Amino acid sequence: MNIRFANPLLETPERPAPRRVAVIGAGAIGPDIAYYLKTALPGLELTLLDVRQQAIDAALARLKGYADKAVERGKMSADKARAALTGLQGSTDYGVLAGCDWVLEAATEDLALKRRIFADVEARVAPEAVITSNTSSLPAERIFVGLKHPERATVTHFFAPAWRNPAVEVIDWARGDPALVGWLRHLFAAAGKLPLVTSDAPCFMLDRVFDNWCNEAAQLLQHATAAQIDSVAGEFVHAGPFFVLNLAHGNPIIVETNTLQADEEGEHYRPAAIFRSVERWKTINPGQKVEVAPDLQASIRDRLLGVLLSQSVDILDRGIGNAADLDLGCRVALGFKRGPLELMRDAGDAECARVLQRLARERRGMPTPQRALAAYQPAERHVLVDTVNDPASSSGAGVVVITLRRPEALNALHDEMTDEILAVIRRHENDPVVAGFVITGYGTKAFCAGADIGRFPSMLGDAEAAAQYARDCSRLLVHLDRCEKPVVAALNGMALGGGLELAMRCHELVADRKASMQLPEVTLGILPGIGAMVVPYRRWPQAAAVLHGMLTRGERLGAQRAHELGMVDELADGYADLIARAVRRVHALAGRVPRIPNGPVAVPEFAPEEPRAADGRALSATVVALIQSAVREAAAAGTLEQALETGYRAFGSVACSAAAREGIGAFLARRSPDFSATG
Ligand code: DAK
Repeated sequence: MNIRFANPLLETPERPAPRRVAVIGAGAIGPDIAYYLKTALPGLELTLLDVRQQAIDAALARLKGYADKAVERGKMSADKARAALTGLQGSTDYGVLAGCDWVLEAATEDLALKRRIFADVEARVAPEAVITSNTSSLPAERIFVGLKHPERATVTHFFAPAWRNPAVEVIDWARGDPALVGWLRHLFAAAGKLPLVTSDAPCFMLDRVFDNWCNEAAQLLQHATAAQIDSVAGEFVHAGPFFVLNLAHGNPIIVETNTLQADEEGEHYRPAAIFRSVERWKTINPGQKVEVAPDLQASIRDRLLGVLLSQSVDILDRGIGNAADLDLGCRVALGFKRGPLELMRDAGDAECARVLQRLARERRGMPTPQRALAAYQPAERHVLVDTVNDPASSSGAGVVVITLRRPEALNALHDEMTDEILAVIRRHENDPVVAGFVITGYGTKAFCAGADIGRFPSMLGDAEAAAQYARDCSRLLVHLDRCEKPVVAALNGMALGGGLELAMRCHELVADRKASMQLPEVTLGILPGIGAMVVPYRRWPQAAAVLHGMLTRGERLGAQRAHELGMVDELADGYADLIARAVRRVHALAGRVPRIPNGPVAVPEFAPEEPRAADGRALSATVVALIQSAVREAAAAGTLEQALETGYRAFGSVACSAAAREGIGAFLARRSPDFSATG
């Protein structure tokens, strides 16, 4: 595939951002795509085009409703909502296409119709205007067959709801310009999406998984009810296949896409006949269970898991997509609890071989693995790894850029991601052609939103275990303290909690001017136990008063102020500038990596004040007192190691507090914590 960098924002786009866009089709997904584009790129002039004025009116009303609701829920400012709706119009006149620099088609899945639309579009737009189709199944090679300038066309396949679902497949096809794929990846990643590049196979990557998952579920109706199948599927997905089909009115789509796959690739893909006669499935809601006899349960599970594994190995064997994207896409776009390759790894080779053999027996023709199962696993799941060369550097060595990529959780850290970062550093730290490392975040919103709060409840209640967990979790940070090669943090957005603790252990920090730092732990009824109560006071003692406010009130620190305080070494404007500066600093640090001062440090007293967050919310007095005493004790500690140990033990203490239970429980239940009863 034509991809130079795994992180799309490392590409240099060869075109400017779009200014005038038309979305053709005011049905289900077209308006949602339009809403996404207008909220992500508010200055855009966007026309929603359809042959039916009524559909346009309904769509525009729907989009106004989205914006009103977002403002009502505090998810969007009134100004931003106004900007999103300004420059958005509907039209039935294809004449508006003249002057558009991007036309995006989201009409019905009908090849002849799409070809007619594209012939009309091409006759009206400039030869260099971008043309994309939102088809979920039809290969680009077929849709764009009649275009005079096919190189400026491709498929951009969104997932419902397109304004919110981050995934979008970008198809890299034989006659498309590779630079167009680079431009679209960059544009989408900069505008909050997760672009996944796939080849031009029918149904691309994710719909091959989803359509065949649904079709397999329908084949199983010979043995079980829809509710029983959805109930068993609940092990793998948040919502069962029949529930989703009801929601998306998906039966005709499966008929269409699986017929396409069957005609092209074999009868095993032929859609179950029942899809043509049923409008709505009688099934259960997500999370509900119904009784299923153990034997039946096991055979449904085998077949559902089997089809997931079979599709996954086929996608990878045919190079339709890559392994990390496949897992991430299944989680983000399709609502799987774990990616199919994670399921494969966790089930083990013998179990997967059994399940695949059963599928091969019961569903002849279904793809089987062409390699050892271990070969399908991605090298990294949660980080992207790129090598960037600085033309100005005389050493000729490259810089390894590690990008944290968990877009579903604003790049929040968990153990597996921590281990992956550490493994990448270990892999390259003795390599003479690597000058050092940059750690950054995917997208433009967050460097890292801290540790994954979903995993916190298991840490609570046992002081020794929690302190030990903090020690164990510091393995990456302690490694950075000793690393001979320079590691520079490139803050592309928010750096929160554990994410900021990671950035603070990098040898230098570069930040986008819009980036910010925050330690929200105190608002969760916990404290930052893996360095933030220790390291910044030793590295930047001049910032001690500000650090006090960050730790005990959760105050936010903007990049500009952090730069003035000396915490950020350099400010940048935009992602490209950020990475370029970080890479230059890695080269400049060669042979003189700074170390965190080891000895004790003086810290000012904490002002006696009510435990209250920067936003006015009441905090836990117990937690604030624990933070203050840990900061004092750590500052007085004779060595960095002893000081860090203070932090681990303080985390152990806080993990046993009622405040921690309340704070974390409240976050996960999406409510405000009430520390009045917890102390
Ligand atoms: N963990 C898991 N998911 C997260 C997350 C996190 N830290 N931060 C955000 N997300 C998820 C959100 O839940 C949401 O998921 P969906 O609802 O879409 O499923 C998605 O990311 C997008 O976030 P929002 O919809 O909330 O986006 P907004 O722009 O509205 O808000 C926000 C952005 C950053 C203000 C908000 O997401 C937020 O407040 N996030 C939580 C920030 C936070 O409190 N971070 C944790 C700090 S505590 C330890 C080691 C380390 C640590 C502790 C112990 N040991 C080893 C012992 C570290 C602790 C921390 O980092």
